[in-house]
Amino acid sequence: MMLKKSAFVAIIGRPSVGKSTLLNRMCGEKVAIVSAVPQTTRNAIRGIVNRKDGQLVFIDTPGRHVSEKKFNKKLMEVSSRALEESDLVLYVLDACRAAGPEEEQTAALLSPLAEKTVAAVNKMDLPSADFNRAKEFVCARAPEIRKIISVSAGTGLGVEELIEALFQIAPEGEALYNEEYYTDQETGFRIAEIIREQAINRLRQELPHSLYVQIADMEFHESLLWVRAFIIVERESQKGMVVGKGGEMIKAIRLAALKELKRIFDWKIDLDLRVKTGKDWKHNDNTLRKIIEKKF
Ligand SMILES: Nc1nc2c(ncn2[C@@H]2O[C@H](COP(=O)(O)OP(=O)(O)OP(=O)(O)O)[C@@H](O)[C@H]2O)c(=O)[nH]1
Ligand SMILES: [Mg+2]
Repeated sequence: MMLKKSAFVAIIGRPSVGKSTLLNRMCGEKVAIVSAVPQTTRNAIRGIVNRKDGQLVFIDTPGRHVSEKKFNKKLMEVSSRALEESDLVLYVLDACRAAGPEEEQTAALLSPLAEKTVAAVNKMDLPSADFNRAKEFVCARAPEIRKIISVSAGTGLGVEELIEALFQIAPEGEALYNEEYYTDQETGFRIAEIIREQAINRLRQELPHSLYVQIADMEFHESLLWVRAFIIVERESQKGMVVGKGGEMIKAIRLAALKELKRIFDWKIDLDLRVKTGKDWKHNDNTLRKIIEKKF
């Protein structure tokens, strides 16, 4: 009898390479939110994949980005901690972008871990994708890497091959989670994230980076979940943009979030959504601890 395998796998890469999209594709469910805006992911988000070989627990992380800003430093701590806690690494690159200084830094960070790393060159569905360019880069910077696979998180191309390659190097072990689960996130966190996703996708300029979502209250009444949530912005002047003319923007965010939540949860959800200012929340240690360092 073949022994089952199990491993924690940290998903690491630059912002916007498609780490969260890939996680969702591998899990077959929406585990992490996705947007075209870099630095969408702010937490270590676990997604569970079960196959006949065993179980892989992926940890999605904030994209590696170099900046001295306090907020960004916290995000990089999340990514580094996930790396420390993992057995294996999934290094994600964007096939459409040539490697710049940020990619060099990511590769340098992962190079010592190459023997437990598989690289995925993502977005191969796009016409400008260049697999060989990415492959040559990875081979030069991390020659010990176990495998480099061309994938599209968008279409699913190469994704099963990627999972197989990770199982090949995974240690033997018992499943870490019950096979019915595909994530271990709390309900409130997932709801907050879906609201944030729908807000990010509708707002412009610096607003996506300036907001977070707080669940103020949650109550179950039979099969109905009642939720009161706040979109919290950094400055008073930003509130109006989130509310929109005649409340149109907040209404659109609320409806889009409800539609998305309906796909995820079985219960009916009633959402009371408001906007509030959390002055300079990005510089407040307590707030940052609450929204970034919390483990899910
Ligand atoms: N065409 C195409 N687009 C993709 C693919 N994977 C991701 N995207 C798009 O790339 C953008 C970024 O995707 P995310 O999954 O949020 O990227 P991420 O690496 O998690 O980004 P951060 O969380 O900000 O680090 C989104 O607009 C996705 O729809 C892919 O395989 N093909
Ligand atoms: Mg992400």
